[in-house]
Amino acid sequence: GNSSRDAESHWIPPWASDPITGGHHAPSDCSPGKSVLILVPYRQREQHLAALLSYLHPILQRQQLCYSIVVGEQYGNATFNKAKLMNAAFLESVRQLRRFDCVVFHDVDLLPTNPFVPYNCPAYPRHISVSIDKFGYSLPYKQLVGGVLAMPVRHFLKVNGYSNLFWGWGGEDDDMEARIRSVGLLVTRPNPRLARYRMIRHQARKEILNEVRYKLLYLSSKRYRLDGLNSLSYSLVASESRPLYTHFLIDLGQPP
Ligand code: NGS
Repeated sequence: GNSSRDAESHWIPPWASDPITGGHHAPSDCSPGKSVLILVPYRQREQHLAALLSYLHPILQRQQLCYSIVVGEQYGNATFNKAKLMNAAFLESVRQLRRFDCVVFHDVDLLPTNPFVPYNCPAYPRHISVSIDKFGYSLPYKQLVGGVLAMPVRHFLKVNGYSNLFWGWGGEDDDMEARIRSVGLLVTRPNPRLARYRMIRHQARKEILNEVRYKLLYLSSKRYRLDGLNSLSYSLVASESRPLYTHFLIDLGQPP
């Protein structure tokens, strides 16, 4: 059954001295305009998630951030759609939790290894995961915004969120980069010495490649107004406040 798994996800590790139920943490000097939503798109990566949480909470608390960690899990067995999942989990977070000023989209398999990696939002969108061991600690290409991306919420709304059309692996982050450029914003990056990450090794998994991603990317700058937060449909299957994060289980439907 699921009982051992449930027990595991409700286990509170010894380093979590303060209760951080729902993944919420608010230091006493939590100033307005500075609240951060850390959003992790997720499916079937239990050990990755446990590792990520054990890295993130201490770092975020040490930085005295006012934050919530939300895990958006795609329900069912349909092809993964990470971008649509992030849109839906974002909307549920602002509906159910509170007002956020900054959203950080965070891959589940990227562990920050320097406690000074900045998890707040500066004036512009900031691609945070610039130094990953897998890429020899350098950017694979200049336009990359995948991995860990921080955006002021007003900018995420301005680009109409992510596309909902990227079913399967690849391209949804490049589409976001095109959106950011289309509305005249710039992507900034932190000092690469601070923004170091270890990518957790995946067991040989068969991810379904998005075969139409280049076709979609060709029209990103034209499509973004009509495809995103304003065209999103999903159904929330379950939501739960767990000891280290808020969990949203979301049905995104099927690819066309
Ligand atoms: C590009 C993908 C991105 C992806 C990046 C790094 O080729 O979505 O590789 O991937 N773009 C397209 O497929 C169009 S990684 O090596 O981290 O798995 O984020």
